[in-house]
Amino acid sequence: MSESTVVMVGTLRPELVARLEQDYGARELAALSAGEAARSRVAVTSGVWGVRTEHLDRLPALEAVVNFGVGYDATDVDEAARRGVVVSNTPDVLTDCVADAAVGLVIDVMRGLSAADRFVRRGLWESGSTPPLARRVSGSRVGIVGLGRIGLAIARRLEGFGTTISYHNRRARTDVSYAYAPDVESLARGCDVLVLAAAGGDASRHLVDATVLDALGPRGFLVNVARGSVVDEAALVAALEEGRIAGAGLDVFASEPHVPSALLGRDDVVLLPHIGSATVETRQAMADLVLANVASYLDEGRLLTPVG
Ligand code: 8YV
Repeated sequence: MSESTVVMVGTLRPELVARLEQDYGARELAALSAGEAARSRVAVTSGVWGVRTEHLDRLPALEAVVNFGVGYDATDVDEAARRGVVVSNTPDVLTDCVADAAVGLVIDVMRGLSAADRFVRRGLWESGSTPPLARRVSGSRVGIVGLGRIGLAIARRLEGFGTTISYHNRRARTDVSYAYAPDVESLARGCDVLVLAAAGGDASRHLVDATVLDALGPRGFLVNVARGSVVDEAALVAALEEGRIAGAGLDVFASEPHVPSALLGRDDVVLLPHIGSATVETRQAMADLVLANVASYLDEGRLLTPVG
């Protein structure tokens, strides 16, 4: 195996980098000469970075992209397919943790937990103030956009809170009894909290726009554990500032790690730095699956968890 068979594109977890360096002599694309890059057969990247057309141009012998993350919208998959490059992701192993984080955001933003924590730390409780009343999670109406593996895991968890679940998907599912909404606007109109769990990419770009936010209304909350691109972020900021929705719990943003400054001082938003899958257990499982995909491709010529 030549030294540059495996190339790393973007920042990866240090433990994963160490294993790729040790097992395959992998190096960062930015550190490779044109000749070295031209010999690379497998690229390992993350859902945040991706292998884009400009990377593919530097990697003419590339055969496979192995993505750390279930979402692979940062990789130009159509262009990769045109060049015969196969792509894998890390499904299933992160479903539970992302769903747990989504439920955490639902509870936090509706009950105002993070805001109440700040209230205590600022000494407001001790000085005799009372925090504003929050909203009831149990028994609320939840609308889920994207009822795939993660969306379904969120729904199952929230069933335990006696909520009423409805959803929108590209296609209605025949294996669930939740009410199907034919579009996101009608879903938003009929729920108290709209939870986004759809895949990112062109098909879902700005699916949640001003019209959807107005359908959600001044008593409605938005929770996003999908991709920032699914929401028109400027429209979301405006809706919050004008009180046209009640609040938002966000793990993802349009241009990470940038968070709109207008959100930073607000108590009706919960802001997380894209940590949906960020537990020791899940990140280890994701790294293991990445390594298993690389090994399987190099040993047997096939990816274990190809996309599409
Ligand atoms: C990761 C994610 O944070 O799996 C995904 O699609 O967004 C997250 O689990 C990301 O891929 C890490 O780079």
